[in-house]
Amino acid sequence: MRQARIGIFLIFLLCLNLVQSNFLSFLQASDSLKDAFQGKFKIGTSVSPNELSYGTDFIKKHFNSITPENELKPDSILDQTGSQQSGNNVNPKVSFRSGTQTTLRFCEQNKIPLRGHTFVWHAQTPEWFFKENFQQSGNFVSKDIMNQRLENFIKNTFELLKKDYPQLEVYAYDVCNEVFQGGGGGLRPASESKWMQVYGSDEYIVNAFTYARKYAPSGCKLYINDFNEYMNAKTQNIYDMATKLKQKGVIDGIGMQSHLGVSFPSAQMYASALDKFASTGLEVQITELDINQEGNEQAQASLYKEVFSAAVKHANQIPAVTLWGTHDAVSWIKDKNPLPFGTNYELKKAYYSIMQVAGA
Ligand code: 9MR
Repeated sequence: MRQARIGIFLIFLLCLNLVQSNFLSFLQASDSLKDAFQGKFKIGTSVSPNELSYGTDFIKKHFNSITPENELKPDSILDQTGSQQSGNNVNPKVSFRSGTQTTLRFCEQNKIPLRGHTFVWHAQTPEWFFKENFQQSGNFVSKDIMNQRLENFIKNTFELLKKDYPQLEVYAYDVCNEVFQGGGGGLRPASESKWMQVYGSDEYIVNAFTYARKYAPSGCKLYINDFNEYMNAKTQNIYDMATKLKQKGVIDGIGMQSHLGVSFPSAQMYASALDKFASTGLEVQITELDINQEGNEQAQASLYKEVFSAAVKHANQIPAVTLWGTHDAVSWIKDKNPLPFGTNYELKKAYYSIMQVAGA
């Protein structure tokens, strides 16, 4: 009788151990976002260099794609003095400042693939880039001069990336960002975009992609990226332009920024834009996902779940889903608590709902 009791007790201990180890391995297998979505798509984040002095363990744990939040934008990498000194009015000089270096070095050393963001944008692009002799106060240059500048800007950037970070994998690049009006309805007018001021048509977009195709390293996919991409007029604008560029063989994907709110857009509206973009046959990436919580963490979690579910349905065309920021404290809209990780990196409801999608 006593032996039987000891036997039962030992079996109980064995079961307990099994349950515990399964539970632990379940936790281990599932608590990293990137690991949970392995085989489906990369999980990316935007990063600012500041964070790399304290947040690297967290970043390495959860993310396998990085977009520098500001450090590859034209105003970060275009060098006015260098351009004036040796640019002969057509060859803008590109140089990486310390913040850019910090981020690129981190990606290279930790073998984290990079999404480049961005070449052609109406914002964060210095005025002198469009002006005679690279002078702030000069006249606008001709289309012909601007074509040479655009080509050299793209060429010089890719060359510098290769030279200074030979082991860095640049797997995607936003060639053009936000070229359409906010809610759609056509290209941004000249009053909003110096690109339009110089070109007056979509020629700069076609040319930018053509040059990027010429100089991008192999494996680097070229994207058109925009926000409000789920609003009908904008969806159509992006779809039409992407189709045109696809016919020319110069684009690989459509970037859906995905700055969402719990009250707009609906999950269905978002998913139907994604369906339409996927129907082009191009890749699609979710490039800047965040969701304004609007005081309702549960609703935020639900929308995250729907967005990830929609992405999983198209996983064969989606190489990466990128969150715009690692955690609420560093978000560009931190008062809206838009990310799945809270101010102190705590796991929010949204985190758990995303993980449910991964397990499904
Ligand atoms: O998150 C970026 C923020 O730090 C900058 O101040 C801002 C300047 O324009 O750009 C933010 O990132 C934007 C991205 O480059 C393009 N899509 C919208 C993003 C949020 O504004």
